Amino acid sequence: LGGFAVDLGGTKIAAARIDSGRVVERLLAATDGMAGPEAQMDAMAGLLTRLGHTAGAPLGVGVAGRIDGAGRWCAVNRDTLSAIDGFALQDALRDRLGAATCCNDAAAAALAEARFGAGRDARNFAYLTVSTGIGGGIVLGGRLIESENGLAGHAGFVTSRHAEGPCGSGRRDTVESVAGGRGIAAAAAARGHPGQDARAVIEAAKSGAAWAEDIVATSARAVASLIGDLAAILGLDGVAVGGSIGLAQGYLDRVRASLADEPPLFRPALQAAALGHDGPLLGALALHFAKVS
Ligand code: BMX
Repeated sequence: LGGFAVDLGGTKIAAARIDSGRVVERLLAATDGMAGPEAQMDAMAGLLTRLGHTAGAPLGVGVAGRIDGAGRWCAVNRDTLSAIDGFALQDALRDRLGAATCCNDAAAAALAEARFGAGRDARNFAYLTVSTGIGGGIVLGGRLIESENGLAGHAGFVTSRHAEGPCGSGRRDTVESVAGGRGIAAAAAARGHPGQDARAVIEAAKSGAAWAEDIVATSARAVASLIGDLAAILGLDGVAVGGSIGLAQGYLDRVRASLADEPPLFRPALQAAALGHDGPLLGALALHFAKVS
């Protein structure tokens, strides 16, 4: 596996050069959540140019938001990427950067974990990213589940008994609204700690602040019950959790502790994403090769 990849999330854009299945060079930039699609393309292309990408080199692009069968890009949570609403990303990438394939960021990571990482021994596998949002990807018998509207796998938009309030998807009481980075920051503000992002809340929890511990524990509980729900629907035998919050020290232990309350049947083997933050990048490039070959 060799070429280039981009992972555009709600908070960060990562671009990487990949050689022999490994990320050998990586650049990061902040995501502008208000920027329109052309500006997002400029940000991605700028990082790729600095990595030595030239038009036509193999390129996989994973983005937050859904990619439909025609390669159009739409935010599901409009609070995260407010100006992304049906942009023809696949065509634009081809025109500007040559050989390229786009997909959802969590779907890419799910595929990479299933093939090369924490899901290698699972037959019915789900990957969840706990990050700005809660993303997901499902791989059954080695096959990534995709839908024409690009929504398949968006597990963060399932409703949760731990949630209470609106979500940028237009639904209410979603897992994402209580467990994702935006939800964590909103909960902190509601408790009198405005301006604290998820990273700051996790730090505060680590140093013993009860309000912060409560918010992070609620996030982990919502993710654990989502895993139980997915196990019921898909008969999962493996789950991996990634993302900047999912991989933060102590988070997975909290999920595991909550999952222990589930009956064994609803408690698939739980692991941290083995590929860490490389998963979405490696998966996007793997999907590119799968689609062009
Ligand atoms: C949201 C949704 C997903 C995405 C997931 C993780 C948007 C903009 N995003 O559920 O498409 O996969 O967040 O994204 O609708 P991240 O921004 O946390 O990396």
